[in-house]
Amino acid sequence: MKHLGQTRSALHASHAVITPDTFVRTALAEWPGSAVILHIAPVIGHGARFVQYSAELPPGAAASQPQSGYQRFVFVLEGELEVSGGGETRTLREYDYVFCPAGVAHTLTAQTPSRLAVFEKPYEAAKDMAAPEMVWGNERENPGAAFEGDEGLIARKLLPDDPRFDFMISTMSFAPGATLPYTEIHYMEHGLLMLEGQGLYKLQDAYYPVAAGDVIWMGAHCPQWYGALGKTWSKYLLYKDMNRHPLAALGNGLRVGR
Ligand code: UGY
Ligand code: MN
Repeated sequence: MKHLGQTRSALHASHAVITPDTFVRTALAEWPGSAVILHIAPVIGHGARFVQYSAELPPGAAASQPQSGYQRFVFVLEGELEVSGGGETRTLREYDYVFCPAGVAHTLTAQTPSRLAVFEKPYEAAKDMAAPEMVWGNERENPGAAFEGDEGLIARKLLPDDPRFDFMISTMSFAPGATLPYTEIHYMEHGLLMLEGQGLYKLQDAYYPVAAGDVIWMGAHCPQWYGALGKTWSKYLLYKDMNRHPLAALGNGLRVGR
């Protein structure tokens, strides 16, 4: 029986839920020979200031830095990836990640079939501050901290809490039944990839069932809340812009809305 077009995917002005059955593979010049699924880009809904995509690399496929020198964060979902950059070469495996600052040349080469979650953003320099350097890490080695005092909700920051960075990538892990403590509304945007488990995501006024593999875009000020369901912990990877004044992006011109 065909699904007759039914899907959990939904697109609205302030948010989107994008499920794997609706993914469309394409190509990017920086990723020759690899499939790319562009999930979140500036043209979505009322707009995003970053890009989130998945890259699927066959063995031997290589990628170079973004042509316009954007910052790039790469999280390995599956496979083995050799990364050269900043004078180092390392092999990354599941839940390893690397942050490449704007303009830093690097090469990513798949040793085995690999799947990556990628986030990119133009760097917004802060006055009198040096740009950040490369960051390497593994999500599973990060002990994390209870979120707002709840031991059933663990937040792991994958980048340093440092004003030189203009975004943060973290994971949020929820025990079955754990929830965000309240509906958040904030200026900062999110790109989200469900890594494990399942639950209910409230976005604006709707509740969406979500599970591992799903992508969510939350635009600026989108009301958001999550509750974990099922019998195992759930975990998501989360992009959030940080540390920059909201008016800075407007320059000297005053613009209201989009
Ligand atoms: O910190 C956050 O913005 C985070 N708790 N938001 C979220 O999980 N949707
Ligand atoms: Mn949030």
